[in-house]
Amino acid sequence: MKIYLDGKFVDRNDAKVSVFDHGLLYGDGVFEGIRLYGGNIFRLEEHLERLEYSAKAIMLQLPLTRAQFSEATCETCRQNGLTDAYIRLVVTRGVGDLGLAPWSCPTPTVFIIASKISLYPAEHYENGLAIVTVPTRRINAAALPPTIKSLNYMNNILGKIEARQFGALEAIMLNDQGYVAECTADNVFIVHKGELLTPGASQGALKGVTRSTIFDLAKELNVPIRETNMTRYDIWCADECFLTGSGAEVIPAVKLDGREIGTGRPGPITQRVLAAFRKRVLVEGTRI
Ligand code: PXG
Repeated sequence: MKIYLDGKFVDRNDAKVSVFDHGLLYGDGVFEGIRLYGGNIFRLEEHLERLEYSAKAIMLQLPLTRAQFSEATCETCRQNGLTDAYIRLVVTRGVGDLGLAPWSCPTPTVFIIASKISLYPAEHYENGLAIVTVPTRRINAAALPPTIKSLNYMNNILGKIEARQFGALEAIMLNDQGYVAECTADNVFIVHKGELLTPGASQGALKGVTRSTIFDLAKELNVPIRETNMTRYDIWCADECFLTGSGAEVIPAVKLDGREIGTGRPGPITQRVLAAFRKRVLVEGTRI
């Protein structure tokens, strides 16, 4: 495996960053999780735009242009002979002093890993996930905007640990107002009376690339779609529910907090969206 690290391609065993890197010391940095399907990188420009916005929000000057990031990402896939992969693009604040001051870090660290991804087991795409609401709340935007895809994932990790304690693979996280924000690593959608609904970024949702693809697919499928405030009750009483993410793609959720959602089986609109998504990723993207 060849890893892109600060402009060079190095072997997996040589892909090392310093213990003084602030990405490690403080989670100070930003990242993207991207997918390669059949030799095309799905919505690479959208991912790179979000990376730029995340970097801007944490006042990190990116060391590469959009075109340079794009080329480095494609070349990482080519170097590894991959046609289908999960790509992790990371920019940290870089090496600095032990104090948290980011201005002690002159040069950001950039690395890109392209590897195989393990999705949820196929049976869950067939039968749907049973998920739970976890006690840990999604972090308040006034403390750290959840729209920033930063290396600080402790909030989500705590949610993920709690989900596992309840025997679930994914969890609903509420915001500090008690409204549904998103899952630990996925956005959430429900279908209610023929309409697709999802929490807005102002409720604590990441502006997911898969999420924005769902808005495009809904138009194509003639299904009305809008952002709205959402409670646990709205999901319990929804006709259908599904989760979206670059890793998970589109996965049905059929149970929340012990309540069956709709019929307790993946619903017809979820299945249409899932099928349309799987078609779309094969025809849209940046050829590597
Ligand atoms: N919310 C959060 C908190 C995320 O981390 C999403 C929503 C979905 O966004 P995208 O742009 O992917 O549609 C994410 C993305 C992993 C993994 O390693 C996690 C994500 C993406 C890819 C892989 O578990 N999270």
